[in-house]
Amino acid sequence: MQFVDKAKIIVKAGDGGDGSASFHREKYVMKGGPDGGDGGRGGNIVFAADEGMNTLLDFKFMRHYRAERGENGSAKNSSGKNGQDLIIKVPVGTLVRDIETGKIVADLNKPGREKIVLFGGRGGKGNARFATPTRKAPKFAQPGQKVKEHEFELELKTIADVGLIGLPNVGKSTILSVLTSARPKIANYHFTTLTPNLGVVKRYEQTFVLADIPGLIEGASEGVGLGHDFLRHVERTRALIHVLDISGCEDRDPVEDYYQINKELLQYSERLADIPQIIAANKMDITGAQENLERLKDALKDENVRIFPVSAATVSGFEKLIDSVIDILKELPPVYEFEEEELDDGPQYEDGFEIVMDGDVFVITGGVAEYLLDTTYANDVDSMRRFQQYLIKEGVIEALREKGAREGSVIRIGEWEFDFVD
Ligand SMILES: Nc1nc2c(ncn2[C@@H]2O[C@H](COP(=O)(O)OP(=O)(O)OP(=O)(O)O)[C@@H](O)[C@H]2O)c(=O)[nH]1
Ligand SMILES: [Mg+2]
Repeated sequence: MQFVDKAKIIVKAGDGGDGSASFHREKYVMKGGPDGGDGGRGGNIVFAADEGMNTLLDFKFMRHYRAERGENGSAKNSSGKNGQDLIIKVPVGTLVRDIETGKIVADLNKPGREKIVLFGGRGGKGNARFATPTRKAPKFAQPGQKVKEHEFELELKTIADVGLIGLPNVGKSTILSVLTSARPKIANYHFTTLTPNLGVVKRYEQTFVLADIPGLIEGASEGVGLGHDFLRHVERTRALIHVLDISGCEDRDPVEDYYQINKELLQYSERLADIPQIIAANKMDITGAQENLERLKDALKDENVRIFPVSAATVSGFEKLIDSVIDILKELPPVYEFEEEELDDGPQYEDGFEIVMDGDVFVITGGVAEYLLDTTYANDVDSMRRFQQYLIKEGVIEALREKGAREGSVIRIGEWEFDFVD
C-alpha cells in the first residue's frame, strides 16, 4: 500500500437550519399566533484517531468533507433536527493544521482520541420567539448561522519513543529486526527503507516503541534524498539511536558521518537536534571496526554521548544499548505532544464597515454587512425594517450620504442591490 503522510483537505461544518415564520391555523380561529419553530444546529466536524489506519492515502482521493446542515424549523413550533456530526478518521499521530491561520487545531496522538475541530452553525430562531406584547405577529424568523469552510493540512507524525537515524545502509532496519518482531526490508543498497517501520522492544518488564526511517544524506534537511520527508516521523520521539557504520566499509569516515547527521537534524529543527542520542556503532564484526571505534571515542570524548559497539549481523552488544535506552527514557518526558489552538469562527462579526465604489454603485463590506446578510430575510417586511434601522444605528446611512449617495443611488450589500432613499 502507498504511504502518504501529508494531505490537504477542504472541510466545512454544517450550517444552522433557518427558523420558521409561520402562524397557527385552525378552523374557527380567526388569527392564530406565530408558531414558527427554531432551526436545528449544523453538524460538527470531528477528527478521530484510528489505530487501524497508517497512511493518509485516502485523503488524496477524497478532498471535500461536509457535515450535515441543520434542518429548518417548521410550523406548530416544531424545531428542525440537528445536523449529524461528520467523523473523519485519521491514523494515530496525525496533526491537523488550519492553513489560513497556521494554527494546529488537533493532535490525534492517542488511539481513540476524538476532537471537535469545527462547530456547526446555530439554528435560527423561529418567529414564535420574536413575539412581544407590542409585536404580536412577527413575520420574520432568524436564518441559521452560516459557517466558514476551511482548508486543513493533515500531517502524519509517527508516535514512537525512540527513533533510529543514520546514513543509508548503516543497518538501521537490521537493528529494528533484531530488537523487535518487525520484519522490515533489509538489503545492501541505499534507500532500502522507503517508509517508516515500527516495532516494540521488550526487555524484562519494560517496553518501548522503536521507529526506523529511511536513511539521511547530506542535504536531507533541504530535501535531498528521502530524508527530509521522513524526519517528521522522529520529531515526537524521546530519544534517538544514532546508527553509524563503524567499519567504514563504504569508504566513509564514521566520525564525519556522526557530525554530518547532526548537522542535518539541526537544520531541520532545533528541537530535533535537542533529542538525547545514543550511538550504536554497528558492523563491529567487520575488520577495521575496532580501530574506528577507538577513533570515534576519542573524537567524541568531550561530548555527552554514550557509544555502544554492536553488530546486528551477529546480534551482539544490544543488551547494554537497550538498558541504557530504558534508563534514559525513565528520565525523559513522554512522547511530544503538539499544542492545540482553538479556531474561533464563532457567530461574532467584526465591528465596522467600509464603503467602496464599483462604478456608480456604493458597495458596503465588513462585519456590519456580513451580519445583515446572515440575519435578514429580503422578502419579509418586518425583517427589512430591522435591516434599515440597523443601517441607521451603525451609521451606514450617514456615511453613504457623506460619500455622495443621493436619492436613487444604487447600494450593494453582498448580492443585494437596492436604491438609496433619503
Ligand atoms: N557485516 C554486517 N552487515 C550488516 C550489519 N548490519 C546490517 N548489515 C548489512 O548492511 C546492509 C544494510 O542494512 P539495512 O538494515 O538495510 O540498512 P539501513 O540503514 O536500514 O539502510 P536504508 O534503509 O537504505 O537507509 C544489509 O546488507 C545488511 O545485511 C552488521 O552488523 N554487520
Ligand atoms: Mg532501512
